[in-house]
Amino acid sequence: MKKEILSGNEAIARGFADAGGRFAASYPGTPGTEVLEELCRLQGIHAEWSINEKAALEAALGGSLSGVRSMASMKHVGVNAAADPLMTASYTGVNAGLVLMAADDPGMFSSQNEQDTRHFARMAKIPCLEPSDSQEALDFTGLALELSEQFDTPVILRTTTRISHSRSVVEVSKAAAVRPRAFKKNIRKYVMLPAYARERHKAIEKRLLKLKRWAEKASINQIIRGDGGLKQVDRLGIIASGISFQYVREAFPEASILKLGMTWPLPEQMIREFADSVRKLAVVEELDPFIEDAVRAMGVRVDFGKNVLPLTGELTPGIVFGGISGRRENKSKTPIAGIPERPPNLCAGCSHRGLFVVLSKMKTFVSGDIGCYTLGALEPFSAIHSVLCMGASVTMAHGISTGLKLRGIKQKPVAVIGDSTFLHSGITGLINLAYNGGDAIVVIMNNDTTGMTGGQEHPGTGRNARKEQAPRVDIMGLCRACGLRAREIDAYDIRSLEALFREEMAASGPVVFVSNQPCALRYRLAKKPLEIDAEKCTGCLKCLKAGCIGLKVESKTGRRYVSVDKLICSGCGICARLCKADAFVEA
Ligand SMILES: Cc1ncc(C[n+]2csc(CCOP(=O)(O)OP(=O)(O)O)c2C)c(N)n1
Repeated sequence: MKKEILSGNEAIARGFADAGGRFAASYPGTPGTEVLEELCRLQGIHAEWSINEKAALEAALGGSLSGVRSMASMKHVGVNAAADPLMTASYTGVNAGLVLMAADDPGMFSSQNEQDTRHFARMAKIPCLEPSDSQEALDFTGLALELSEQFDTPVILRTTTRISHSRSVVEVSKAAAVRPRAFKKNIRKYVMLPAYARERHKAIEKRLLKLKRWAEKASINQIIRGDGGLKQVDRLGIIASGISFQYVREAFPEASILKLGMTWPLPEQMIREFADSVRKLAVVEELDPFIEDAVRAMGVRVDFGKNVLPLTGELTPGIVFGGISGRRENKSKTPIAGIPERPPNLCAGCSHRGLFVVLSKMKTFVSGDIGCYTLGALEPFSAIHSVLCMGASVTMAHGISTGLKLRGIKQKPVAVIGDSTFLHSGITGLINLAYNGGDAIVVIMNNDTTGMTGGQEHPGTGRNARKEQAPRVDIMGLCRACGLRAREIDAYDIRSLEALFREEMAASGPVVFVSNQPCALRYRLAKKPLEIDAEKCTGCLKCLKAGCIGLKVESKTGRRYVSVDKLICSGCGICARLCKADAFVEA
């Protein structure tokens, strides 16, 4: 046994390796990305970036059927993409253990919504485990694989940002040698024709009852008795799981706690006995009243739940204490006042900036997508008018173009999508647009990486998860194969780009623009930084339309001019192209 300080995500990867896990597939997404990144560093595991989460789960199920313990990891919204295989993988069950690791993001640090993955476990009728720290993240991963095999079911391992990204001490052991399981053909189990699926549905209802019985005795569901000390809430008992358990312990050290390591199915008997043993019952959980609703449905009275705690965002010990005690005492440390805000911004040198300088001048609807380019919706560009989910830019632009045509309005919408997102779920939309006669300009900002989530590889980069060479998708060729015209653009050359947009806006029929400028952060532009000839600068501030963090407005003896921070500037030249006074020169 060795002790290490690990994040929850790293611990999950180690837990998978320790339990003999062999095949892992994932699509990046904060806060879950590092699970696969850590697995890539470990020996004996095949770890791969899938094209999307549906592919990851299906491949992992395939791995399980082949006889090796497998895992698919993703962020919470990835489970939506994987929901189709998930719902029926519950019916087929598994061969070797199969875990779906899903990382939720209460507070939406880096997500478009804060949905609660536990609902998927209930809907799919499969177990959901929730670790409360890195040690449990490691232990529960191994347990999830065992439960998966014991009950013939996929198992959801649910974390939240605080669990995935916090670091704590973990005991790691040597990887167990787990024998692969022989694969036996079983058409009635693995082919979900209606006749066979009807049988399997009955089997999973039985499985759920067995899992409920297991949950009653499982050591991961435990009662921690407090001395009931608090005066204002005498003999308080709190049901909590995941990170909420940590907040509860801090907020109410004297309370009794029913800590649930498994939040689906719930140990009904245990909950009833716990409720009977305390005077006031609280259920503390982030996001939805998932446990609370189930407890109320058992006919058990809940004194404190979402009636006093928020449905949105993260909890803190202070929020938990204030909600339940009714007292204002703040148990969380308050942030230091006066720290300047740092709103998100495109990196210096990012080619997305050139596109948005141009799009901000176009009088048309721009449907955006999820990636760094979502920032095109912010000032000074305000150039993106919708963002829904990955891949939706293309399909929505198609719908908008069709709707506008039906209304007799001549306007060509623009869709903006990144390379990783295009491969994740944009290709299908493009085929849909071409097939159904949509008329839009689809811009693929191919920066040769998955920028938003920290620069992961994908099938367009020509490298796999371990950075080895892999077949590379030809994006232009792919668009043409979908039946569309494709033109390469240079997003830094804003004058030519504007002319190209105006030309294609006037033409009829859809077209794809592909920009092939590498991510400035990942690949670093090899250009020299610029500086400003203060004498030439007229102080018109047109260059600020580039929204670049490397530009600063100065004033000397009442004269306004712009200066360039040479440490930040990457010499991309977009600001210089906006300058009418030719004031930018190479440093
Ligand atoms: C279904 C789903 N999976 C994963 C994510 C996390 N995520 C946000 S943007 C993004 C991809 C960004 O890469 P790309 O489209 O190439 O654009 P870039 O950021 O490089 O400009 C990912 C994986 C998500 N939001 N939704």
